[in-house]
Amino acid sequence: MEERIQSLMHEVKSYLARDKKDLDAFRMKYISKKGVIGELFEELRQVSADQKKNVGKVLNQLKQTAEAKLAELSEKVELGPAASSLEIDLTLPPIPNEIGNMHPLNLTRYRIIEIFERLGFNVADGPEIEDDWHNFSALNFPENHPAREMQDTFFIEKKGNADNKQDVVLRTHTSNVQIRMMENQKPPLRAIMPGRVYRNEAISARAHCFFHQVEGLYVDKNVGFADLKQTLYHFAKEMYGQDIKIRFRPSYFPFTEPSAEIDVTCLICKGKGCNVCKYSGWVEIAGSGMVHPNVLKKCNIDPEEFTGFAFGMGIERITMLRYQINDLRIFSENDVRFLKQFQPII
Ligand code: 2NL
Repeated sequence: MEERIQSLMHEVKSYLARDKKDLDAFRMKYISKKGVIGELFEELRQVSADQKKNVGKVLNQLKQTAEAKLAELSEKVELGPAASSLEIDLTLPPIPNEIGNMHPLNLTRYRIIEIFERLGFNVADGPEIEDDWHNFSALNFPENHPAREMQDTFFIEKKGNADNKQDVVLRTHTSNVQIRMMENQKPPLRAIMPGRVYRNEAISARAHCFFHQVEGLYVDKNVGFADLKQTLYHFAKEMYGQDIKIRFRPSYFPFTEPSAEIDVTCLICKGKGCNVCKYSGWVEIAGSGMVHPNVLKKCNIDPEEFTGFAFGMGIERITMLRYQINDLRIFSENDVRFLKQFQPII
């Protein structure tokens, strides 16, 4: 009999009641006169005198436990789900927020996209493994241009044909996406092309064998150099602040004519001169120019009818200026002590 009482004790203690029905079931089973505890009290009469005292004691304990449990369960059921919140320990330390943050290069990329999207530019993407045509030939690179050579380009396949047409390379710029867009769509075209590019350069604080670029293209009737200038001026002010000054220096690219490099006043020394701007007060942020008529022709766009401008900038470079980082190798080292410092500012 004692064993039965112990097992009932266990049952009573672990009883769960979700609603009034469970509560009534508990009452019927254990508390009511015809319940199991009542029956045990009946049986107690037949227990021999020497055991009666002991068994009576544990049976009384069971009765008390069941009554206390009933009171506890009624309170919980009456209070409803709010009761469970009473069991939350508010003094426990919070569960740490394990959500990571964006890589600084992506923060910059999204900021650039945001600025150009508001000017009506789409965002386009294309392959990183590219044929010679889309990476070089369509961009008016001469056959013997040094960029095609082994020291600058990673070749996937080099067949050695005179016209290089069979070559497959890791793209050296995202211009391949512009070429594909001009081949497949009719002007007006207005898009930026962010992406990873590859060059066979010795790794240093300023250069890596892969980096990230955003190039831009705008082709329509009557697009002129003034449009190029004002677009990039607007970009520089949005990116670096309204007080920034911008200057255009004549330059050369095979795919643009005329071409210009774009400098902004040094963000570190505000133009006074420091080691970042090599004491000139200016830092280069992008290359640009009017799309060469040969490039338009190669993409079946009539240069008599349409003109366009294009530009390209390195995301690493802009990020270094933005956060005052002096070595671009740190971007690809995956050091969380560096990466976790960048909270979104977009
Ligand atoms: C730089 C210079 C530039 C372009 C990229 C371009 C693309 C096509 C046609 C004409 Cl399809 N131009 N892209 C133009 C000028 C400069 O990048 O220093 N990039 C980091």
